[in-house]
Amino acid sequence: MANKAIYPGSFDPVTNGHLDIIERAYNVFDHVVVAVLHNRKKEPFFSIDQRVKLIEESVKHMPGVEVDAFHGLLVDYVKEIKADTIVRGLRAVSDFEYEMQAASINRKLEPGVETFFMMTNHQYSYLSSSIVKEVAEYGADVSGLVPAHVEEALRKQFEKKNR
Ligand code: COD
Repeated sequence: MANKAIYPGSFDPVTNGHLDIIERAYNVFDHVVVAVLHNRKKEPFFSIDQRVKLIEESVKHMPGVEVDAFHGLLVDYVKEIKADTIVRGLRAVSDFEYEMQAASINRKLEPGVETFFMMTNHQYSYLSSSIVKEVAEYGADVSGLVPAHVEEALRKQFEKKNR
């Protein structure tokens, strides 16, 4: 059985939906690497260092979970860290098309790498980083959608951007 999985994403920022997938993947795999994409062509809301730190703070109770940043092709990073499985979360049918394309291209590029899909927990099925940012921007309550330290980071980041 596979024992080192990578859970890649933008995590801008990490939400309780992401954390639910990380906790469940941690029950299946011995070692989970949460890999944050550092996309040099896109301006994220939170910097790569901020996104990594927010996840680290959220997973500190799970000793087999590591957080890292990567750039370039996902499969190259998967090979570099000697992982064998990519974990992805599925919310709605709308996720399926992109996920199928991504899993297919990743398998074509690196046939030994499997993609493992986990269905969202129904209470987080509507949750995305974009929705959280949109709600937080108007000062509405995002508790229950993200951990408290992410809520605080969102508040500070909007303050900084609106200065
Ligand atoms: N419930 C369950 N799962 C969820 C939830 C939720 N509420 N919210 C998000 N998820 C899942 C997503 O479906 C996804 O599987 C994962 O969590 C991360 O989500 P995001 O939105 O933070 O990250 P994405 O989907 O933008 O990440 C895309 C990658 C960075 C993985 C992708 O672009 C990539 O691999 N880029 C590198 C270049 C590459 O190799 N490209 C070829 C393959 S596409």
